[in-house]
Amino acid sequence: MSHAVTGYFLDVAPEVESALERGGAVVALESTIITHGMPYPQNVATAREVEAVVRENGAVPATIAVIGGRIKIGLKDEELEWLGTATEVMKLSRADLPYAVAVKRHGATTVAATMICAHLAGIRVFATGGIGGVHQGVESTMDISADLDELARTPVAVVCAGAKAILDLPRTLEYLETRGVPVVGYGTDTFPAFWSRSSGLAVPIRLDTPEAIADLMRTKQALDLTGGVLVANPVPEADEISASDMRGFIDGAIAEASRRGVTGKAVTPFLLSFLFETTGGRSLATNIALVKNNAALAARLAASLVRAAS
Ligand code: PSU
Ligand code: MN
Repeated sequence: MSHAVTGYFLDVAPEVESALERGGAVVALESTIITHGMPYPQNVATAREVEAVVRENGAVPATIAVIGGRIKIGLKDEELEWLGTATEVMKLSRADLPYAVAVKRHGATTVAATMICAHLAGIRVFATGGIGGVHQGVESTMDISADLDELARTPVAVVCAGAKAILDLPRTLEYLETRGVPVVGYGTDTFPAFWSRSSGLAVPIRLDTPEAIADLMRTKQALDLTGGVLVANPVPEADEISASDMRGFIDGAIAEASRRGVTGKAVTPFLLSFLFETTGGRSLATNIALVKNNAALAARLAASLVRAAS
């Protein structure tokens, strides 16, 4: 997209714009985690802390959301606070983004939509908690997150703690392979399961430094291969909830969602908030810790990418 057209839809925060212009490190952050992933006030506090972690690790944070139809690349502090309490905020994936912009709605961007907006702004690295994936029961629901196809088409590296263990993780990995997405375990041989360090499933690629991941990204681009890279970074040991501890809570949450007839976009937010209640807040504490851990790695990766370019 030309600069003129991009400028027509995007409001890039001055700090982000100047970092991009001088070839500095920038990390995109999503906003669905704020509006649909965590309760207030922890959502706003976490969003601020995550931005601080990005800075401490040498990059400029750019939290992305749609406000009144404008695609914001970098939010003001009062916009973050407003987003954390607002009720009329859509959950925007690829399919919803043009509508929200056209009719001037407010929307929080999922992994898929954040990747699209980051790419429009020229940002190459993005930190989140856990990506969406193939849902359990996909045989009947066909519920596969648009995050996976976005990873196949948009050249942004997404640093996550794996996919949420509420999903069908073996099928999520199969789908990513089918769509040609490199999945990197950062310092691990197994794919992380969000709240737990390991799903027990082998991760296709293991890399141990941000520099090695930056090198993979550059090589992929040089080979003219489209799409992003998924970097799976296990939650720190001190903050994890073991897979066996999580299993019962997750099964209970999925059963409750089906009892209540929760479908579509509402599934992931429902499961996250139900788990927050049933784990007595433990799932949220782990979620906060893993997002900060991902923000630190994403900032180091972004810094490594710009170093190598100069
Ligand atoms: N990571 C978190 N919490 C979240 C999400 C990610 O720690 O709430 C959001 C992301 O925005 C992701 C979305 O794109 O969940 C997946 O939604 P769905 O399964 O409907 O595609
Ligand atoms: Mn879905």
